[in-house]
Amino acid sequence: MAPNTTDVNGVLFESDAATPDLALSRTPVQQADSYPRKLVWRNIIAFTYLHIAGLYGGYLFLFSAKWQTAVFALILYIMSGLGITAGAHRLWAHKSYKAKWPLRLILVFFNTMAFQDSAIDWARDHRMHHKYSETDADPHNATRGFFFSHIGWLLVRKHPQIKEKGKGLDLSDLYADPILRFQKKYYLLLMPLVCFVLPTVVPVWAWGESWLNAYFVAAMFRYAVILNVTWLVNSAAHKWGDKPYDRHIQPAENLSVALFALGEGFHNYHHTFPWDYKTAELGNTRINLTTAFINLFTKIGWAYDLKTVSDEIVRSRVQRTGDGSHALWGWGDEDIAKEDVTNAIRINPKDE
Ligand code: ST9
Ligand code: ZN
Ligand code: ZN
Repeated sequence: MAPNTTDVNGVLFESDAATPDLALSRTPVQQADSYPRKLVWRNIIAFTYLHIAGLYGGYLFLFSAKWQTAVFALILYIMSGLGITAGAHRLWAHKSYKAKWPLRLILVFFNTMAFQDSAIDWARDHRMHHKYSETDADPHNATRGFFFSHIGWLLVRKHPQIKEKGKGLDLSDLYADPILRFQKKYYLLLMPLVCFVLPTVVPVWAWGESWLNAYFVAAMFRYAVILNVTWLVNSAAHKWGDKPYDRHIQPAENLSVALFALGEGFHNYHHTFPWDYKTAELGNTRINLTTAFINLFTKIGWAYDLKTVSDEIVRSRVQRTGDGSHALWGWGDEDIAKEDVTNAIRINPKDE
């Protein structure tokens, strides 16, 4: 798929990288302010309820729930988080690695628990986000402000450009997967069971938790937190942070987001090299749990064909388009021996 540089704003897959200066030739369209917002009251009411319930759940998490329920909520947070990061994002939206069916089944289960709509729909919007970043065809166009890119985009009808330009997306790989088709077809049945019923029933049944604590902590609090952490990648990581790889784009390196988002948040790198399964330059699995998870499944062969980017390509891009903040190559000091600094900077030089 050869990108049309007059229309497309960002790379999506490895094959798009043949146009390395795409970032420099982008032509953002900014008509959003003149586009009338059509509020979706169903969503406004649902998200208001969710946030009130989530806050109450946070209170119960701290002061009332059994410790088993708190641990359970944390485990569900990680499981549903991986359903987004390792599943919807790195596997399905970006095809940055391949997964055998048992792993895809696990990921689709985790993904359904995260309730961010079916993985096919999530990947469709996310491909638009990369291809048309910060334009009206980007579902959470960050040029419309922090609130819009965080949650506002889910409270209004989509901009016509999203539907118009979205017709050109190739989603055949997603529809070819029977597991993804099954999830989409039965989503309204599966999602409530896995995201709300299961997290509520297990603590009551397994360790005698109250229904109140189980529902508000393991279901509502956990769901509200994970949604907001995910949305922070669209809002905060498109606003604050260094741009060591490409200073011409809005996505930035945001460590605080990455810590909560299981390794997503190194967003300047990710928008520059979206096909890298690590979504970050360094394979530091201590703060990139998703990378550790994929690496683990590589060991048993369920994850394979992992795509990444060579040091040479990263370095040349840093020197050409970075903002000078890259710890190793940012200031272009040729006297520093690459190996010495690489070993000093990389917490785990072998890329786990
Ligand atoms: C949620 C998603 O929260 C969050 C995603 C965040 C993404 C983050 C990415 C960051 C990187 C990854 C980091 C992960 C970190 C995770 C950390 C974890 C610890 N292309 O949508 P509709 C067409 S979901 C092509 O209804 P409206 C299509 O024909 C929360 N065509 O538009 C479609 O029909 P169909 C829970 C497109 O009516 C038709 O338009 N979910 C495209 O304007 C209608 O589509 C909710 O709250 C496209 N991209 O409504 C539901 N899009 O689908 C929220 C649309 O049949 N959504 N078309 O093919 C909605 O209610 C609605 O979508 C709406 C817009 C009201 C927002
Ligand atoms: Zn982004
Ligand atoms: Zn992405």
